[in-house]
Amino acid sequence: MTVTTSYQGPIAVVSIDNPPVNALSKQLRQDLLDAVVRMDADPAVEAVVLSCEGRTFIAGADVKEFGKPPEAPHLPDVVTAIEHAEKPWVGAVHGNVLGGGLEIALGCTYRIAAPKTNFGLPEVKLGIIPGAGGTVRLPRLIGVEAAVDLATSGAVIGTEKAKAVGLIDAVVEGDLREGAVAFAQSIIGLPKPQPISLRAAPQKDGDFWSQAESSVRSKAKREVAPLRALASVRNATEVDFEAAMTFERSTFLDLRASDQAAALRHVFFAERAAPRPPELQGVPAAEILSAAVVGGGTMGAGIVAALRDAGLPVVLIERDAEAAERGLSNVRAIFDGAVKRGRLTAELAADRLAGVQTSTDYGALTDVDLVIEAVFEDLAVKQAVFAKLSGACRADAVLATNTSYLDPNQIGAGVKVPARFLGLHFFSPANVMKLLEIVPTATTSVEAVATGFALARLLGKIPVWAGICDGFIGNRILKVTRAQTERLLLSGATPSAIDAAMRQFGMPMGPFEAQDLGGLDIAAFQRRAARDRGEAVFAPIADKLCELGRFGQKTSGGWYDYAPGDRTPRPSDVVTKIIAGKAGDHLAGEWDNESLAEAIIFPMISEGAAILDEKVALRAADIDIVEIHGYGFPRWRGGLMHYGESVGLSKVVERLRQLSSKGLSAAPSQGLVRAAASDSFDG
Ligand code: 3H9
Repeated sequence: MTVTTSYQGPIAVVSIDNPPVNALSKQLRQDLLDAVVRMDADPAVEAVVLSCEGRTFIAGADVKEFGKPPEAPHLPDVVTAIEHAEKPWVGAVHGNVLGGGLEIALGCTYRIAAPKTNFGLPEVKLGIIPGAGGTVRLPRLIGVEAAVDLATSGAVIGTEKAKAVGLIDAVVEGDLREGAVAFAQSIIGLPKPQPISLRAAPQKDGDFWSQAESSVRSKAKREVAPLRALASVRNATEVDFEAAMTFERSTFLDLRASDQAAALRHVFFAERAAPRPPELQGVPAAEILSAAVVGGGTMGAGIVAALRDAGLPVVLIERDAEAAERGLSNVRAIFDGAVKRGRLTAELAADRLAGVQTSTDYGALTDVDLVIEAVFEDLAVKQAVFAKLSGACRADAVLATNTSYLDPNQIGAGVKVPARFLGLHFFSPANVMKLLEIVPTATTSVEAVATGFALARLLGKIPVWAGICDGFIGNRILKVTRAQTERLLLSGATPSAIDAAMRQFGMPMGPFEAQDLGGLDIAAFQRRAARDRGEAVFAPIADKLCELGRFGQKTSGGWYDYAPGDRTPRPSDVVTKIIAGKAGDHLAGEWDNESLAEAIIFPMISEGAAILDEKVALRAADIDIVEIHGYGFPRWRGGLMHYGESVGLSKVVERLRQLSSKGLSAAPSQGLVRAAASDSFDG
């Protein structure tokens, strides 16, 4: 049973207990329907309070059921039953009142909320629209503008805003259930107000709808659900209630079966699985109450800001006073930027900065719980830092390197307590990007790994377990992307055609635009280091551009030309000539958006499969998370590996074989060929 009932005089309290988030499973829908029938049949009951056990009200439909055919009782019928019950129902809501949870609340006669409750219709984030009257009842209750905002963005509003727009009737500061019972007592004997479904829908003119459409379209890009949610709200203002419900339900069922919904559901569960690898189940993490960062460059300053945002006091170590001052001003610039963008008040920014202590003396680290090294990418320099840290820090302090491509086994080779050393690979800007690759060495203890994962939670980041190889998960795949795009340039594609194809695929930026924005010098430095280590790196055109000092936007030229003060990429004759010179006779290929996207993405999938095969990633879904949160891979495609599975792994293999036979890509990896036999990365 997911529902129990208790009584306080003439008030029945129907209480839901379906952990972890009281999702509307088939069982809960049935139990709620039964409760409505029981309450109506009980002459002693004058009013009903509906409340939830645990940390939240109903957080929505049970997403786990979405992969299967819908089963009765259906949610719209449950909401209608509550709405048309003979007795008034008072929804006592707290925590998250989302999706189907909000729809249930809209079926109630009154809504009473605890402070700090979140309300929203996040369905669009799962590639669907509300399916139990959300887009039909909400505009009738809170007006069209507010309903459009909630239904098309998936954003949440808090208790205050909910009260202001008329979504809730009262706020209870003390005990919610007691407050709701008192409220229910106060309405006994009053006529039951008209249900929302019987209210007239507010009207809007054509101008309103066309503006709303262009605004939703520009934000949604290629996600289909937001526009369908808008259409459903609009329809709800133009036809009667029953017809609007039918339209909403059929849109919901249509989208529920769509590829985008399957992809977004996959990401929903992948994001919740990545931070909790089974390998760490039951492993305790060390408590991190203070931290230090060595190196105050772009990356180090971003890490300091992230640690301060999470409330940790931070020591920033630099090699001399001047560098320490520069590091601190890098951190200050980050907080100033946040104030300018309205994300932080000036007082909070000052407080964050005040929590950073700079020092040139490793003696300042005797009592910190965690140190993250973010100095120059040079093995000897990093090893020297860890030698000093080993001498200065407590034996139980966790020491981490933020290297992006050096081998953490070598960096930490000389540390005093190897079990407490690991890689923590942040993505730039480190205070913004959600991804954190957690990279254990051969000697890292599981407790230290668990501490890395706990740190990620503290910083609001999504951690992914990554093994050691050149570039870990993300940058190893990026290396393949870069080499592949250069290969395509030598076979007839242009930088602008490749960028356009990747944007069309759903990336926020093309690979060449992105390099011009970030600067070509960092990758050039990494290529030099890799070649020094004896590795082959294919980048004939990027090498030439760097030789010419074309490092991107900052030098007014890279893969494109830029007019001074203008970030618009313009195709460059210099680059065209370089490509023609290197390509020789090969400039004959014919490409369109689709074939270019395949020729870039499929080798990435193949590399992902090799990464899985080598156990550098624990699960294919972790690679999806890395690509989405580190590199902007479209969420609605489900991430790199999910996308591969949705295309069909055999098709990916076949296409790669065709490309490689013409010298246009590497052959498919063994891991990919093996996975293609079952058409799945999960065996
Ligand atoms: C909908 O309602 C459609 C209707 O309009 C129409 C129907 C006809 N289902 O996120 P957490 C699990 S669509 C199943 O780590 P938090 C989650 O997997 C739905 N399971 O906690 C995890 O499990 P595990 C609209 C769910 O405190 C555990 O709960 N609603 C669901 O950080 C804890 O989750 C949404 O989209 C679910 N709906 O955040 C809301 N939700 O421990 C989705 C969670 O085994 N949920 N789980 O890994 C959320 O946004 C967050 O979970 C929430 C709590 C904010 C509620």
